[in-house]
Amino acid sequence: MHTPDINLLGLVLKQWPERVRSYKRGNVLYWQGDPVENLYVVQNGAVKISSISSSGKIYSHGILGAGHLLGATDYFLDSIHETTAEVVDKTLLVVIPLSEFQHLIGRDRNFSTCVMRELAKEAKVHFSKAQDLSFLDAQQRLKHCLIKLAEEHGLETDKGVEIDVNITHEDIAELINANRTTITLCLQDLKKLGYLITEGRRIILIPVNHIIILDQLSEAVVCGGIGEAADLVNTAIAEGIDLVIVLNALMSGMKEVDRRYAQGQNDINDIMWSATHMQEALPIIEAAIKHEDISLNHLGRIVFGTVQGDIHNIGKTMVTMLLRARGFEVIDLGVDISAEEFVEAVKKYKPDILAMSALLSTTQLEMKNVVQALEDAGVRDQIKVMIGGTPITPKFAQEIGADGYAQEARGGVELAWGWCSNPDSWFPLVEL
Ligand code: B12
Repeated sequence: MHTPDINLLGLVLKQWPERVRSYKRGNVLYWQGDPVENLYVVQNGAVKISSISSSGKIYSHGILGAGHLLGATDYFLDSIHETTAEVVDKTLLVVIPLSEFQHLIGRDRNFSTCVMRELAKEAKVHFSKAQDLSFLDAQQRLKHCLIKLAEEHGLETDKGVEIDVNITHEDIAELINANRTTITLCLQDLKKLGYLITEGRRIILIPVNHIIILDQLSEAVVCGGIGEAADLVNTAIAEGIDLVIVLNALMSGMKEVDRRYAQGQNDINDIMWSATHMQEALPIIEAAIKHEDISLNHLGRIVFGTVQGDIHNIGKTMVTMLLRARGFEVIDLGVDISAEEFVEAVKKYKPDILAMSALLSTTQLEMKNVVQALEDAGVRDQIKVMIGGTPITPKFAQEIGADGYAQEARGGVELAWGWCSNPDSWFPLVEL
């Protein structure tokens, strides 16, 4: 059914212009259990609606901004507030005494339509929150919650949409039914993935349509059709999304594939299928990096390969791309590279760094043979050796005599950058 284009805030401001009141952070409009005496419409600012369970757990239903009607559901049910409404930022509210609300609802059709629409919206929000709680993990719930907050309280800035409301990690935890530590960790993860930046307590989200494309991209790696991930990478590039963030989205898809594999929800064929999506998508990013021509002034030369017996290619390709994007010349030897081939390449290309990747706990041992072969050939001291891949630990790197290790692509780039921009510096084997 089409609802007429009327707006509750406009109506109540017209009807009760003298009833606008200003509230400060911490003011409580009503407590859970209070009888309903007034209803409120938010003109601007933010009001937290929460309830406390019999076990004492606080659950936040939302941080509501302009246009929201507060207290109506409670009035229509049994006139007792089932929630507490607390002002979290400087807020202007239209305060409507119950008798006047009852009166107007009986005689103004537009007003009652607006009220019904507000109630329907509220029900929809509860429904989608219930769905989130049932089907999504904490990080996905947090993402949805931040998008909602950005829609409600967003402020456009040149870096993205700032969530312009005075809330704490505790407030967010109450909104998505998680604890504060989880929120801090999930925020760090989303920051690493490039979905947001934080400045002190300020949270700035990338545009919501970018988040949607990136989520679709991760999903396409997990279970998309042929060419879907590649198409989405093209869309992401056309939208101007940072290439590193696009790479991160591909990787988080691959992590999900592995998680499902570890839990027996998919098999090796699914992994191969996802790897195919990655292989289709990665060259597009590589071409875009080349197009940006970032790597003209080489910071240093790196010979890179996956060790003998190991055909895992994707991680190496990603690290290679990021190194190139940062200004390194990378000679990618490919996969299944023997110690002799690494030594030959070092002699031929005279790189600053030799980088090795291994994804199997069996093949990581091959890295030790390579380091030994470099020593035997008398070229070990001419280069830095950097290693990485899921089974690698700092302890292992130290044991085999590598110069550096990083758990993720970005850490590897920082390590290489540190070595080549300041060759005299000594970098300890730390996980960056
Ligand atoms: C995709 C995949 C495959 C694909 C590879 C396709 C391809 N062209 O690359 C296929 C299907 C071929 C495959 C085969 C196998 N796989 Co496999 N595979 C994976 C999977 C799911 C994802 C790997 C991946 O691409 N990740 C995405 C990339 C971006 O991440 P990444 O590789 O970890 O790289 C990141 C970092 O590690 C780091 N990094 C990587 N290298 C380097 C190097 C340096 C210098 C630095 C600084 C950083 C760095 O930076 C990258 C970006 O941040 C992993 C699961 C996992 N958790 O890793 C299993 C996994 C690695 N595979 C595994 C296994 C067992 C196999 C097989 C033996 C399976 C089989 N029964 O045949 C074979 C082995 C084949 C062989 N001889 O190599 C196991 C390894 C277990 C172990 N500890 O030994 C894993 C962990 C799955 C599991 N949970 O059991 N696999």
